[in-house]
Amino acid sequence: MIGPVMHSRALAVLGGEPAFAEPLHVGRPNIADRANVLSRLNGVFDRRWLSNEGPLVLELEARLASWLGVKHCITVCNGTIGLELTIRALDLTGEVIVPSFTFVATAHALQWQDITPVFCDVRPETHTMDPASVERLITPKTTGIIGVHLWGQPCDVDAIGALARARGLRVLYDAAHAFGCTHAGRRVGSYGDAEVFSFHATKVFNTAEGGAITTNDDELARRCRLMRNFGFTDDDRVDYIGINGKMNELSAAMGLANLDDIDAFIDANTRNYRAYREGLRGIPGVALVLHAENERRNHHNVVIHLDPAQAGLDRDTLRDVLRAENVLVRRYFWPGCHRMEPYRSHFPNAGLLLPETEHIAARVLSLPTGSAVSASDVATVCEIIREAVRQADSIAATKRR
Ligand code: T4K
Repeated sequence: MIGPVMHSRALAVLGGEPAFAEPLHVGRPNIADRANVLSRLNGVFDRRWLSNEGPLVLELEARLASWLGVKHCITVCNGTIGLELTIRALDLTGEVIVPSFTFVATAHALQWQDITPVFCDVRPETHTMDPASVERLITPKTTGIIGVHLWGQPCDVDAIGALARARGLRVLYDAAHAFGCTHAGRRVGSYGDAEVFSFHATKVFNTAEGGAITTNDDELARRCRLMRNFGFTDDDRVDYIGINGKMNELSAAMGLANLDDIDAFIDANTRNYRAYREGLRGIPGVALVLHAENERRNHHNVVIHLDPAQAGLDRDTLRDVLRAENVLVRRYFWPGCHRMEPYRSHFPNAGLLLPETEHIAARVLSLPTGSAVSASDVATVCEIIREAVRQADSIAATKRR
């Protein structure tokens, strides 16, 4: 294992030993106090009630609604189904404006229902949707806007809300990354017509698989609840097209235990984010994507932006260097949805309208964090990056000579 002595050894790509004997992952799950999880699971088995609005699902929904400061919380089996359900419950049709720079589930949730995702560009400082770009893309077919609180940075909800009101559009936020994050001091969860969280294993708050729809709209909440359960309004009466989107009791047990420990998870992420900020300081061409200090953030995603001209190496070369050291960084969300199928075929020239997306997607890397990643792991990752940039510089200097 190497640490701050890194400068005295070769990088693994140059023949040295990998810095980490075991892979260091992005997205290693946070696991709550085990006794807490197990006692809740024992209760599930004792009751023999495993799904369909069980007591733990109801308890989790009530606790989440209160924690997030929103009237309704409807848990679902995953965030993607949550998006699909809400899109249908909002009666979205035709075209919906959404950023391309997001996980592909955001776009797929629309296309799955034959609604066209129209890709807007993002702001370079926050990587969230640019309201000016959204406005340019509104057509008579547009019925809604889906903003993504990417990396836990809330969208410009004020500008998007004003635009939607002026143009009669519905607003849904994909809050998959933003559990516990605030805008103007208020937790994400009650902005727009509805918001959708992912509680996937890799998220700061997880239920192994799961998610939730949150809204202050009573009628929308009612529709989402019915649609989550096949559209049943009574034992044998169906009033809507529905799906099976229910969360099960085992996931809810994990969720309740994880909610007990959420502060510790966010603290660990915040410690790692600050350690990265210190450790990466002064490395040419490497900029940590910074978060507002006056708002709460979960720091679930730690993202760097690499400027190849200054760093002397490009993002993919740095990724190869880190992976050779067993640091399994990810290129979230390269190459952007507009360059994935079926969108690439539908909109072959979309990139021309998405200069910031194209620029950012080619330059960012997500670094390992979470409660399974220690401060010393972070220090080592930073040293590898520093050394890679230093060696790129000395190779360039040799070439110049
Ligand atoms: N909207 C946005 C903005 C999203 O980011 C997502 C999901 C969604 C919507 C949809 O929500 P869900 O339907 O998923 O609830 C992962 C996650 O599967 C996905 O939930 C997440 N975003 C996305 C950003 O990341 P992959 O394809 O990168 O997963 P995978 O298997 O490569 O795992 C990621 C890393 O986590 C690896 O380094 C391994 C590690 N890992 C993963 C799991 C599942 C573990 O160490 N343990 C584990 O149990 O998509």
